[in-house]
Amino acid sequence: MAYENIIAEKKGGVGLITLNRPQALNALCAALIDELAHALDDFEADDDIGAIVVTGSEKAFAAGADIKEMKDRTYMDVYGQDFITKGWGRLATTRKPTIAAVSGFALGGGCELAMMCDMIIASESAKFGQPEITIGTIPGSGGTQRLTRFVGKSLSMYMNLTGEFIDADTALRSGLVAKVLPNAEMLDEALRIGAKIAGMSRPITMMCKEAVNRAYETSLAEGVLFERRVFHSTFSTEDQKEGMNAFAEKRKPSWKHR
Ligand code: CO8
Repeated sequence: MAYENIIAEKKGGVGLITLNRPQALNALCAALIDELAHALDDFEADDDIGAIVVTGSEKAFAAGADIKEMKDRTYMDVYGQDFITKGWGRLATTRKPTIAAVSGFALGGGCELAMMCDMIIASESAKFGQPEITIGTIPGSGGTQRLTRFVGKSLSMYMNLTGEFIDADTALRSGLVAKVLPNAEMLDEALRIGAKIAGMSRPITMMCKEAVNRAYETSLAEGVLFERRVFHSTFSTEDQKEGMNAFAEKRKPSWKHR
């Protein structure tokens, strides 16, 4: 599929998706979301790919859903077509690990998209916000839910109720992002982390991701039980044997990905 709103390329074992609508600060129009979902399907199916990085431009990761495209829609349009659910959630359902590499604006649906990734790496210029309130609506793809779980009630309420943005430093302190780097180094670092993850056993990284994500869906006791059962199941893989034998034999593991 030829893409018009994104660029999808392989960087070794990492699939890199660059949101590419510079004229609209990467506003997330329906065509872009379709292309993103398609590229994610391709990378998920590609055995060479072990991690996926999603990035934007230096000025904007994404300035939100495309306001001009959605402004005249009626309730029956958006409810009837289940607008938002289709395509939008694809990033949140990937089984391979995902990294959002954020420079500039990550606003509204852009912030929500970044939060669907497994971690966010930000540059010093990054600005995160849920400004939907300023255009007469509310977040529709996790901005009131994921953000609250990640940064807590007070900061989430502040961002959602005022629409004001937070800078990279605040995002780091609040736990929204994993790392902040100078603009020129940010994407390389995200790709380095992606390559490191891609260099691990594929099934084990997927199990690990599943276990961390369970923490957001269940009680502590259930989550710890889930983790223990998945831990037990790693012992059924060849890669657990290879990883532990390699340690004992003081050599690097050679993963079989099974
Ligand atoms: N939608 C459409 N076009 C946009 C968007 C957007 N979200 N953001 C920027 N653009 C366009 C501008 O209209 C402008 O186009 P043009 O040159 O044709 O006038 C171009 O991008 C450049 O933007 P600005 O001139 O405004 O650039 P500035 O540097 O002056 O300002 C800002 C940058 C502060 C980011 C500003 O553009 C802005 O406030 N943008 C809107 C931010 C916003 O409100 N985002 C939330 C949108 S609603 C949402 O995301 C709901 C998500 C729900 C889940 C998914 C539903 C599908």
